[in-house]
Amino acid sequence: MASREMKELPPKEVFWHDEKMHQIDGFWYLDSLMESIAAFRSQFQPRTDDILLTSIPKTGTTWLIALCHSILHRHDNEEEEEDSLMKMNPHELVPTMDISYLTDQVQEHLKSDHTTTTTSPRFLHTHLPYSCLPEAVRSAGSSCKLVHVARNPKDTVVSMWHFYNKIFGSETTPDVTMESAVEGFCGGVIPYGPFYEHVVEYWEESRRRPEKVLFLKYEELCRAPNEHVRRLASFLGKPFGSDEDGDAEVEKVLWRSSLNRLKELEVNKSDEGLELAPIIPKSSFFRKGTVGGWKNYLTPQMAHRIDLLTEQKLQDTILSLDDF
Ligand code: PAP
Repeated sequence: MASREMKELPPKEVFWHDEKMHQIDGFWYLDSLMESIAAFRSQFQPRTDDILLTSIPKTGTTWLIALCHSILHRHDNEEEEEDSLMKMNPHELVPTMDISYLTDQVQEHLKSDHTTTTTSPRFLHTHLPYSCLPEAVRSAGSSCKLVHVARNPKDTVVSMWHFYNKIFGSETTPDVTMESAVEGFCGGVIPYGPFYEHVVEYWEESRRRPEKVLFLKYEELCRAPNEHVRRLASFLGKPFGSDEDGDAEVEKVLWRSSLNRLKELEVNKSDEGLELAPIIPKSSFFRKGTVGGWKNYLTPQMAHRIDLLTEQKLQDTILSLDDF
C-alpha cells in the first residue's frame, strides 16, 4: 500500500457530511489521512523498546496517553504542578502516527523523543487496526509493546457523534442525526472501522502475545482504576510497590490523568486546534467520560440494534456484551 497507490484509489464512501473514505483490507480510512497512513506503514522503524498505544477513536485514547505518560514519568518532577500534562495537550505529548506522521514535529519526535525528560522509550499512538500496523511492528521479531484500549460500543458511538459534529460541522451545517450516526456505526463505515473487527483483532493478538500486547477496557479502568493502573504499569515495566508508597503513587497517577483535572487545565480548555491536526480543537477530547451515558442519547431501538450486532460480532470470541 504505497502512498502513490493510495492517492489513486477512488473514494468509496462518504462519512459524516462529505468526508471521503476509502476501504482497504476491510477497514475504512478518511481520504485526508491516506498519505500519512501510507507513510507510517511503509517508513516507520520501530525501536526495541517503543510503546505503541492503540485505539479506535473515542474509546479512551486521551486517558490512556495521560495514564501511560504519568506512569512512565512519575519520578521526573518533584513538584506536583510541573508534569508535562500541565504544559501540553495529551495529543501533542504523544502524537497519533496515522494523523500526523509526515509533519516535521512528528519526525523530530521520532528522532529524539523531545517531549520527555528521558530519551527512551519512545511513546506513540495510532488508531490503525492491528492488521494494518507497519509490518515491522507486527513481525514476530518485534519487541515493541502495544497497549490497546476498548470501550462499550454504545458510549463510543455517542462520543463519536459529539466529536464529529464538532469537527466536521459548521455553523451552517445541521448536526448529523444520532440515527444516521448509529446507521454508519452499525454498517462499519467509521474511520478505522468496522468497530468490532478492530477490537477483535487487538483482543486476539493480546491473547496470542500477552507479554507484548495489553488489552484494556475503558469500563474496567473506571470500575477498578487502581487495579488496572497497576496492571498497566507492570506491563510497561514500571510496576508500583505493593506498600503504602506504591498506593500513594498510583493515586497520584490517577489524579494527574483524571478527566476532571485535564479538562480544567488551560492547555486543554482552548478551542484552538492542535498544532499537529488544526481541525481538532484542543478542548474536544474532554466531555463527560461516563459509563452508560448513552442512555441519554440512544432510543431503545438504537440500543437494541447495537446490542444485537455486538452479540453477533463477538459470538466467536470470548469477549461478550458483558465485557463492556
Ligand atoms: P480520541 O480517540 O479522538 O483521542 P478519546 O480520548 O478516545 O478520543 O475519547 C474521548 C472520550 O474520552 C470522551 O468521552 P465522552 O465523549 O463519552 O465524554 C472524553 O470525555 C473521554 N476522556 C477524555 N479524557 C479522559 C480522562 N482523562 N479520563 C476519562 N475519560 C476521558
